Amino acid sequence: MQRHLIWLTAALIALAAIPSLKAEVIFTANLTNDQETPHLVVPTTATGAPRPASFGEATFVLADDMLSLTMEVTIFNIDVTGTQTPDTFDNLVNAHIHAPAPVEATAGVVWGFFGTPDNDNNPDDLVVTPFSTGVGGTFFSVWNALEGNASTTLTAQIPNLLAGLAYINFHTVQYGAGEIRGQILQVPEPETLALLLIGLAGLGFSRRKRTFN
Ligand SMILES: [Ca+2]
Ligand SMILES: [Ca+2]
Ligand SMILES: [Ca+2]
Repeated sequence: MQRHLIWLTAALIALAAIPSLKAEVIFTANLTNDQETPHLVVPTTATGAPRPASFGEATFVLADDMLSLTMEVTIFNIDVTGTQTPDTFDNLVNAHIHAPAPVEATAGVVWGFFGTPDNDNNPDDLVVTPFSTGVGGTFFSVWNALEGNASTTLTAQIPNLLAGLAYINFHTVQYGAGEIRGQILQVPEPETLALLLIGLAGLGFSRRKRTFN
């Protein structure tokens, strides 16, 4: 009985500590051709010859004050300068975050950061680093609280982000509606996992106790 109280006390202490430990929220997205809607994205050159499948990976960090979303994306086999390959079909035209839309659905632009619309402007944080060899590059930027397309803002879109209803989309010459897309999904918070482990450990203890007493 006393050990139960110890577990209960430990769990309560962990619960009480959560607000002070509360950190940023992390999201990831894997960008692929087949997440585009409709699924007709087959990259080719302007003459119809095949080109390598394009793809990418993204990480987003929502600051604990919820005033900024930092973004790092790496994309492969999309020409980010227009000079990485002689063919034009793989040239990057625009890149945006869209919402609200679940997987398979589409939605309007809520934050454009490359090409048009350009909503990364208060301040403009975009740093594009093309690969020194190969085709593609990395994109770093920050979606600030008051930035957004058509009068939306990061603040207004946080509920959609937390609900998994936002996606990132890169648009090329060949695929103006989008060549690679990835749904932006929250990574489980370490605090939630820690609490779960404490709960499971407590459950394991109480089961043993019942067995042996
Ligand atoms: Ca090119
Ligand atoms: Ca910005
Ligand atoms: Ca900008």
